[in-house]
Amino acid sequence: MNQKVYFAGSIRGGRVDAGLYQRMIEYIQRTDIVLTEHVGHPELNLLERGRNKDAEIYEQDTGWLRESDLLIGECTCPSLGVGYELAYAEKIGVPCYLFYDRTKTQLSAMLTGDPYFKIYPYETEEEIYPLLDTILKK
Ligand code: 6K6
Repeated sequence: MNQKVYFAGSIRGGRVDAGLYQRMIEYIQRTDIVLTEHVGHPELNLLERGRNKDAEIYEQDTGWLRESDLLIGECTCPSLGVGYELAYAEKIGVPCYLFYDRTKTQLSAMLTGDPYFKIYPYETEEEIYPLLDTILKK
């Protein structure tokens, strides 16, 4: 209840799963606080807007990571930014719970090979929500 959750999902890596991110975020928000709600927004400006603007994004997101109680990542769509966030979260000790659709992708060995990450392969979206209940201790 009221844990601060950093939800990580692809933005410039591709928005094919944006709807799923939004549904997962809305589910988490029934009981907890999602700091990165924008990751699920259907209309995002994906364009690079210069290093200064991106530096603001970086500072804001790393600040949110530092104040998070846990990170939940949907990793089916590969994203350099999500990979960076996962390494950052591990370095500062934020617990990380990662989901991916195993019928669509294989996760990087740099994630599956790292015992720090709790990894949840799934085949249908319906499997995700009871797992979220367990992670969030509902
Ligand atoms: C404005 C409104 C919504 O998005 C923006 C601008 N872009 C970003 N804003 C906030 N966080 C971002 C933005 N772009 C990437 N991120 C972070 O990196 C998110 O927390 C995602 O988990 C991750 C996605 O990285 P890429 O490499 O797929 O973009």
